[in-house]
Amino acid sequence: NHAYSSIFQGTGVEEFKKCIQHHLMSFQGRDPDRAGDQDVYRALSYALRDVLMEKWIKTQKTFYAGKMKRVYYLSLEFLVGRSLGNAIINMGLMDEVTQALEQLGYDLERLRECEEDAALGNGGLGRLASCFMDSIATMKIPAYGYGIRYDFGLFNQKIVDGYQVETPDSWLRLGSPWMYERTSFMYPVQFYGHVTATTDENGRYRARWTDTEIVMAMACDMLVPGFKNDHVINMRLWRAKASRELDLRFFNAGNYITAVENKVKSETISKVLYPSDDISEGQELRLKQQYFFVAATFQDILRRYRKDNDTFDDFPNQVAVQLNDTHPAIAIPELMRLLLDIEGLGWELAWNICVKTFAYTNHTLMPEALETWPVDMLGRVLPRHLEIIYEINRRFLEEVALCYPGNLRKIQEMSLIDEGPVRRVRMANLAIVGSHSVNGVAALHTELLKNYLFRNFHEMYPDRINSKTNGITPRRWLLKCNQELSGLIGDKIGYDWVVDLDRLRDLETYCDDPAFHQRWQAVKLVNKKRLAKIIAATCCIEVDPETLFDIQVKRIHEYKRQLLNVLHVIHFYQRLITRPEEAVTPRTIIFAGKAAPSYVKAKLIIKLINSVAAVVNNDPRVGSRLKVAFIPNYCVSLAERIIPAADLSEQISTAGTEASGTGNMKFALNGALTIGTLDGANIEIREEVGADNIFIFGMTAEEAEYEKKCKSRKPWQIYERNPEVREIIDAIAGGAFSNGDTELFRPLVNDLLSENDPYLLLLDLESYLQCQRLVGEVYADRATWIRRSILNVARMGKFSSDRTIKEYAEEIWGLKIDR
Ligand code: DL6
Repeated sequence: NHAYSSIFQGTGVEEFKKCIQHHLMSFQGRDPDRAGDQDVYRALSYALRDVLMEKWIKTQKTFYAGKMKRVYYLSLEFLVGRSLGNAIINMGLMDEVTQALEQLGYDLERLRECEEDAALGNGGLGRLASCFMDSIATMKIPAYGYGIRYDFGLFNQKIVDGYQVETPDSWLRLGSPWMYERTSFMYPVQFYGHVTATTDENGRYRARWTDTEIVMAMACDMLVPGFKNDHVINMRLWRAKASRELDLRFFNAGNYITAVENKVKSETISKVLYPSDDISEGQELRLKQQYFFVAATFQDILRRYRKDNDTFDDFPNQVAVQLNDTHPAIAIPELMRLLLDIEGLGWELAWNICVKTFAYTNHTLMPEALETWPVDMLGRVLPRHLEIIYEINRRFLEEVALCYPGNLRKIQEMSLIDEGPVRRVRMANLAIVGSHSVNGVAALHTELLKNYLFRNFHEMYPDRINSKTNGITPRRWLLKCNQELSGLIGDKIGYDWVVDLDRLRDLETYCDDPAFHQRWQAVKLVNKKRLAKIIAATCCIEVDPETLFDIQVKRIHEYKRQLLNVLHVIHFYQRLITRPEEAVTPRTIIFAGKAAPSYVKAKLIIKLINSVAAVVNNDPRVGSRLKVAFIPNYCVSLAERIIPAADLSEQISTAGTEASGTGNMKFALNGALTIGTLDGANIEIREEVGADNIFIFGMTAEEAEYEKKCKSRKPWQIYERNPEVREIIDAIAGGAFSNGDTELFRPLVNDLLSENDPYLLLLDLESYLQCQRLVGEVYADRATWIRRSILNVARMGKFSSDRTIKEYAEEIWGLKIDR
């Protein structure tokens, strides 16, 4: 393979062309003269993968040679998106690839469109994991991602008659050139069965887990290149494979087909990603997914560890495991099981190793998102793990009782077992007790964890909970997705910011330079025109790129308050109709996002957005002063088109509900101004960009908490007092957007007027409408707007995931980072 590697070291476009042709013919059996875009996309990807593979092997060797401590990032989700463009950029091969393709008669942009997104995640948590992989590779950290290679990623969303309709995402239909099946790494994973007690030669208790069902886990690797540094790491995603043995009960009874059928069924474990991001659904298959990937991962970790070590004494110095939420928290009893039952260590030693090895990241403030498993189910699927959890709990509660003698409430609240009518294992409690670090993903989020959700634990372990504010990779979220803006920035200050985002500060020099303003504005317009074409193609709506592009894209969720945005849309519309003489800043208001298929309210919000859009867009009195679009099937590759085109970024969750947000960072990095609440990382964005350069409205988290408890302001009073609010609500309730049907949106109207609305929409509405008015005025003063836009970009350094990863590495994983 040396021929290929020399080609990719930049020896010539000619050689590179040969390589693509070679892949076309040898691996795909295509005549290069007759190949289509899809064939060439594949040949190009395979050609790049060859090089990645070689560099990955070299990278692995440096890990072994340096006897480096390894970091394992365990995540049930990786929202990768597309790989081709990212690989070309990070490998520094843009010129070679573009030229070679041009000479062969192909266009890189078109080839990129051939790639299916790898949507192995739901939203924020999964995309964060992918940004982390990019930063880890770029910072040369000896780490691996571990997860599941789902056959079906996050569902595709269609909009039919205004409603969300889900269709399966068969992203591997044609195979993915970026997945590399490693048939030599196959591990058995056990389920069900029984535990029997035995004693070992020293008379110590030893459990034996027998009569289990076995599913094989096969490794599939996705390689992740660092930015122009020859460092390549891998995400190892497990795929379920039937074990070879047939179920003898059926086989011996002559029921061969049933025996085979059961084997095949075991492969369903890695079939499909669960599509809810913020509710725990508690199904057995989900628990099996979690244990499946954890058990396979730990066999891989121990295999690697044993190459250099004979005992487990040094394990926590050689291995750090980061749990991305509680989804992989079953790893804690699993490592205990391996150390106790297989390696024969005593409890104290094993537990010590566990706590020093594990660290847990929490991503949510929603109590309903905290995972719990029915004790009965967990005991049936993983009987030995339940025993171990009970023993962890027994010892832990002894500690609690010592700390708080006679305090039964503490024992009940902190127990790993919820003793409700259905007894359940609380996975967050398990993760906290079994980890040396528990982190929130923004400063406010961490404070709320300490003071509310995990208060008891914080009191008992005051050093355990810490904050690691999220970040995004500047490679994908500026350099790749916004080539025009990157080019302009590069022209002025060079490209050091790509690996050192603080360097963007140098842009501040130009924030009042009229010539620079002009170019800045021209770049934005190019991006808006491109998005306008996508909107025309996907929604059949003509939008004017000269209008203010006001964008909210994210999962549809009540707490994220897309409904509040809709209330402003309706208000804006009503103003245009009732006071046509008033000067307004014309707007295009854009939404995108998926609702969990079982989330009825969220789906009704999608229907409302589309219904309002239908009325507004077809009202000739409005013209291009207001257009509303819901772009279907939000995904990473679409985000890369949408975000660079935004003027205004909507980050309007109820204060105290959004753990961090990362979309807020992506928009600001691409020059959008934020309208937002003091929630999640918005607070830190305000600190960085300055209060003058962001539009903040609404209650603080503390005020929101107070209102939820004391209800000092009532939604219906606001409705009665404020005619503008009344007009908005009456329009929805009266059927203005449902052809006179007053029932369709009644559930939403009822929520809005209810004293018990947990998301407090009406309590923030007046402040939001006022703030939106200010947005319109500032936008009309273009120089001020552009100045603020430049300052936003210049001050986003903190939000690079390189900074976040450096903090994890130094403060949690015990690594030393030079940069
Ligand atoms: O930490 C990444 C991301 C945060 O930015 C969002 O604020 C948060 O909602 C999201 N959480 C999830 C699902 N959480 N759970 N469990 O995606 O994490």
